[in-house]
Amino acid sequence: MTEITSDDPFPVRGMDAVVFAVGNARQAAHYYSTAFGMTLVAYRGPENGHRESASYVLESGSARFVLTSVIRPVTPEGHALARHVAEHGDGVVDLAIEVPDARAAYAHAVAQGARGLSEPAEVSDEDGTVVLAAVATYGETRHTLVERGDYKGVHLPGYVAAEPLTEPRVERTFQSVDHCVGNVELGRMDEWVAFYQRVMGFTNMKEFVGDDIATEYSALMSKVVADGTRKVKFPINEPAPGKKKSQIDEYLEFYGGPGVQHIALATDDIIRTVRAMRDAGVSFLDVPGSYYDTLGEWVGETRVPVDTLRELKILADRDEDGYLLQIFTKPVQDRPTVFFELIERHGSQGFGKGNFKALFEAIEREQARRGNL
Ligand code: TYF
Ligand code: FE
Repeated sequence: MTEITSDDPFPVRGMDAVVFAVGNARQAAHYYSTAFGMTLVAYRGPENGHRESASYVLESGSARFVLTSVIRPVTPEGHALARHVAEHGDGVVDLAIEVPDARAAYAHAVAQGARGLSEPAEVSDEDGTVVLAAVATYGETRHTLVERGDYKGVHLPGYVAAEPLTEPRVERTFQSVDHCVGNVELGRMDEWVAFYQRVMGFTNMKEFVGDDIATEYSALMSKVVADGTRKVKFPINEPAPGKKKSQIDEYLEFYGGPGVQHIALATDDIIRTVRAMRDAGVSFLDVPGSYYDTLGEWVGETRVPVDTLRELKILADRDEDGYLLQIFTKPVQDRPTVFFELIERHGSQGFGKGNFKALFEAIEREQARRGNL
């Protein structure tokens, strides 16, 4: 395979899919269609011979979500998913990564100490063959390694094409997955950073939340690892001990351990995306008006007037490479666990460091409302 260069032991093509285990995938598919403007493209379930679970594949640009539910009482395959939902609530079971060579990626990962969950295996249907393997990461989260080759099917063998559930209501939603964030236990962040360095050859990005910010207001520490092409970016958070209970501790308590905290979705028109999602009933974190009183002074010109950012509660940040606009949903299930970020980048490859104070204060206000601060 020509793209494998000797200096990258673990080449990746990008995120393949974010796989959620949920209590009711049919209804979740409706939510991600109507509220997030995604399009149902594929389905696998009892109607096409898969008797244990139902899976819905939704897309927006290159971002692909798979929503899976168990559809009967305990069975061996159903049991793992049913137990996952019982324990963690709706959550992310798999951050699937597309790789040019799944056998080589798996062999490298396991040789570097990753726990193998599923040996490389070919799966085929009339549209071709893919190779799938899987390794464990933090908590009960996995990385499926997906080698698509020239597979022509709509998702994976076993899935059939599906019609959109609803007329697309949100005209311009998002184009790709920008980053996927994990929460791990106190003191474990550096281990997981080292895991991605060793197992996947990822390197640190410069943005991080260190001791200084942690002790002042964030109650968390964070480092970012990414592949060489910066297509796959995984920030890792751990709680920082402080006066108050960390938002990361709240997550760990309610999720029942480490797991995916947020998925950031890149949009090329955050104004339109946020208006459409707000109209469809999605709740975003509240930002105090005072944030916008001084924003213009330090962030400079952006393509959007500050008044529009203020109206929609969108945050802005600038660094030496450019600026970004971002906003965070509230948790999207009853547990205070998984949420989403929308991000529009103009040069900046950061994560909104200039917003950490305003953002973490907003998260803490929500935490307090839930009685968990
Ligand atoms: O992904 C990031 O690093 C930013 C900032 O609990 C952030 O989105 C970090 C931790 C957190 C919420 C947002
Ligand atoms: Fe983020």
